[in-house]
Amino acid sequence: DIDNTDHFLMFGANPLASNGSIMSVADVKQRLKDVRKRGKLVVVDPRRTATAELADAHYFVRPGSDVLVLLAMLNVLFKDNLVNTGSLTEYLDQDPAELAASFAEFNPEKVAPLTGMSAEVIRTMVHDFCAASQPVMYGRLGVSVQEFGTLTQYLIMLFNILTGRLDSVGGLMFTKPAVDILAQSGRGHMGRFHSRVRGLPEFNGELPVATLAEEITTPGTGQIKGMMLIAGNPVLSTPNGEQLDRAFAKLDLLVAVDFYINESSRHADFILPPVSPLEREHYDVTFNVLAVRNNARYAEALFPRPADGRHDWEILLGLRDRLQPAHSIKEKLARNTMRRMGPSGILNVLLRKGPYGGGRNPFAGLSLSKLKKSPHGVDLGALKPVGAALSYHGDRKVHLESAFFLKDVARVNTRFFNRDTAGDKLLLIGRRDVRSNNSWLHNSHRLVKGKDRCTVLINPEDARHLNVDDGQQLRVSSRVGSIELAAAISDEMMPGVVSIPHGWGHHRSGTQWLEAEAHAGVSVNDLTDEMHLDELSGNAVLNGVPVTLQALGESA
Ligand SMILES: Nc1nc2c(c(=O)[nH]1)N[C@H]1C(S)=C(S)[C@@H](COP(=O)(O)OP(=O)(O)OC[C@H]3O[C@@H](n4cnc5c(=O)[nH]c(N)nc54)[C@H](O)[C@@H]3O)O[C@H]1N2
Ligand SMILES: Nc1nc2c(c(=O)[nH]1)N[C@H]1C(S)=C(S)[C@@H](COP(=O)(O)OP(=O)(O)OC[C@H]3O[C@@H](n4cnc5c(=O)[nH]c(N)nc54)[C@H](O)[C@@H]3O)O[C@H]1N2
Ligand SMILES: [Mo]
Repeated sequence: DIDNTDHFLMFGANPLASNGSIMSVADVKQRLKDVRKRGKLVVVDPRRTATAELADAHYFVRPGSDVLVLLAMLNVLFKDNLVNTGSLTEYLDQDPAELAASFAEFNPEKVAPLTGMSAEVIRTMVHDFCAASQPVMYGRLGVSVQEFGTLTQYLIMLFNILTGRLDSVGGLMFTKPAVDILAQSGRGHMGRFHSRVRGLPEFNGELPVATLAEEITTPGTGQIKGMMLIAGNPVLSTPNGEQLDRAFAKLDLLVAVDFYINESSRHADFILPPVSPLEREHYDVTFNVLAVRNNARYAEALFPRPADGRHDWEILLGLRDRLQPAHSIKEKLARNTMRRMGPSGILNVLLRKGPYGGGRNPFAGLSLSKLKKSPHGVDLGALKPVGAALSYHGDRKVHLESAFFLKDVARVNTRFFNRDTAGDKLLLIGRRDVRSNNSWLHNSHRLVKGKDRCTVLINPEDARHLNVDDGQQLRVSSRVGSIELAAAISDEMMPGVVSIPHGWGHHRSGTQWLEAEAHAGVSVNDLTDEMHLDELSGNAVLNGVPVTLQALGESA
């Protein structure tokens, strides 16, 4: 609830570049400035990002060690008697005091040396948070795709719950979207089945992409021989992309639904191109669920589509009719109705059935025609607490779920306290920037012109150690591969940490995007390791990859 919080404690997010993640927010810069007028913005990040520059305080943290910081913060919360679940208390399934023992051994003094943060800062973060009237703790990609990502996200949630900040004004709040896809999906699940080769757990029916290449290349029943790629470029976006690149070449069939021939779809037997985003209507069913304010907006297509242009939904329905023909008259009718209604017809039904719709009264409430009359959107008000609707569990309680998540604390102990950590390695993290979006905006001249952005950011101290100058070519190597790119020396990096953006590496043959090929860059995911996982979820570590650097040639 960015518009009401007076203390925004942010881990591993850079909304000034990303425009917010799981927090759809317009003009985030002004809104963060407003947070500062009410109170404080505090950022924890191994890089002093644009967001960190804006903050009241920024602390460097060693990549992947946030879990220790969080465990220590919870330790302080219990030790200093700051647990206060407020109006959430009635919704909790257990007495929070029962969890205290899990954090007993993680006092700030013990963990601080491993995190790059001081014990004093960790304590102050907790006390400042609890002294604020409407604080919130938020953690995004930097703390998700790392070695303890799942546990870290859980601890962030737990911290918000134990301070009464879940579902509370200024805290971590839920939307009441005009089209509520979540209400229709119910509880998620995990580990109902496991991947064939490595036994990684599914989450909501999806397997970690770290296992994809081996599922294609390992023979046996269940081997993946055909694939459809819909709006994705996994050769550049997933760990050890180069291996996946080789695996894609071995598929019997690859079909891509994409308007570009990108690094992945270049392997496709068939590419089915949809119309461009400006040739179709738009209503956001996904990101409105995550918005900082309830709102609804419908946009007409800006340009008519060409006569032979197909929408994504038409391509998919067409494929379904051919691959899974309707078996009954009833199903045929249902499919025809869906096709006739199209997305806007379905949207109208969902809007009218939704929380702002008029239900059976055709003249009341929100509808597509009302949205069409307000091209700038309809404001549906600030976020409000949802109370018992918080929980999808049968008992309508928030389960503190200590068993599943907290068992991973054993792994924290092994990882940090019972093993020599690779001290000589630098740790690699990613970065996003405003003029890029993952892999696919690099074919627009306006978005790639100017200074090369696919560089490795390195702290001056580390640069001195390695004897490299600004602009000099470096070879960066990990267990799985190596890439060469120019160094950009900056004290915005924490010592011992380097940063490379993802989504570049447009030099592979057979793609057809001229501008992107002229600004190819290299792919950081040729360094990320499909075997280095957050074991709880099976997802690969994209932030905190151990790498070595070697200076090449003459300095610039
Ligand atoms: N312009 C632009 N906008 C985007 C995107 C884009 O590519 N370009 N991508 C979109 C997508 S797909 C997403 S998911 C969202 C993501 O949006 P965000 O979650 O805001 O992601 P990032 O901008 O990558 O910020 C992650 C931050 O985590 C820091 N970090 C790295 N490792 C660690 C660590 O171990 N600990 C801590 N505490 N911090 C760490 C990084 O330095 C970085 O500043 O953005 C979306 N918006
Ligand atoms: N090292 C590292 N790797 C990362 C990340 C990181 O922070 N660090 N971030 C990860 C994250 S959060 C994400 S979400 C992934 C993203 O990874 P991907 O989803 O694989 O990558 P994109 O580049 O977003 O690919 C989008 C593709 O969709 C196509 N496309 C765009 N619009 C449409 C459309 O309307 N219809 C169709 N059919 N196609 C369309 C584009 O042409 C492009 O080819 O990358 C992940 N990879
Ligand atoms: Mo993402």
